[in-house]
Amino acid sequence: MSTFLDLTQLSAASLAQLDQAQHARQKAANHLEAMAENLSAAEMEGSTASGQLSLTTQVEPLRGVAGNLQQGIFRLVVLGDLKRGKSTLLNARLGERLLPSDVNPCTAVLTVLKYGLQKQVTIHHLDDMPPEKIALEDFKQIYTIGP
Ligand SMILES: Nc1nc2c(ncn2[C@@H]2O[C@H](COP(=O)(O)OP(=O)(O)OP(=O)(O)O)[C@@H](O)[C@H]2O)c(=O)[nH]1
Ligand SMILES: [Mg+2]
Repeated sequence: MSTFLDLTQLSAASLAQLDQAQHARQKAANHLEAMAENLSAAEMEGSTASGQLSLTTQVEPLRGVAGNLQQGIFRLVVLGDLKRGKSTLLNARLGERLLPSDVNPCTAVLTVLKYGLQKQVTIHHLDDMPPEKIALEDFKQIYTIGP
């Protein structure tokens, strides 16, 4: 999967958009950090005044998400009605037909795409079964809705 951007191939307009996106990510990360700070401060104040609200469990996750955003790690969610071209759009962005796409309802499961050294699919089951690694071609065959 080719996931690294070749910056020399991008137009000035695309580079400006990347710059804007990075700026927006930084701003969002700063807001999340500020929320974490506010929660910590409020809990400390509450412990000697009105009582704590048990929000300390939210502080670390907020800091974690802020840190990920700063490093450019985030989830981009692609949602849409059946057969709106979600898989086709993602394949086009990846430059490869990784996800099955069809005229019939096709993608049967929530799918998370992320960079890896090998093309591999991990199936996470809703029950207690451990995650299962399968080949991409098997994934397309088993987890696609038939016509
Ligand atoms: N004309 C046209 N057809 C498109 C476009 N994008 C996707 N298609 C076609 O629309 C059909 C559905 O595309 P998919 O990418 O499978 O749609 P999807 O939203 O992932 O579908 P599900 O996962 O089944 O919900 C396929 O036959 C695609 O070739 C587009 O921009 N224009
Ligand atoms: Mg799909």
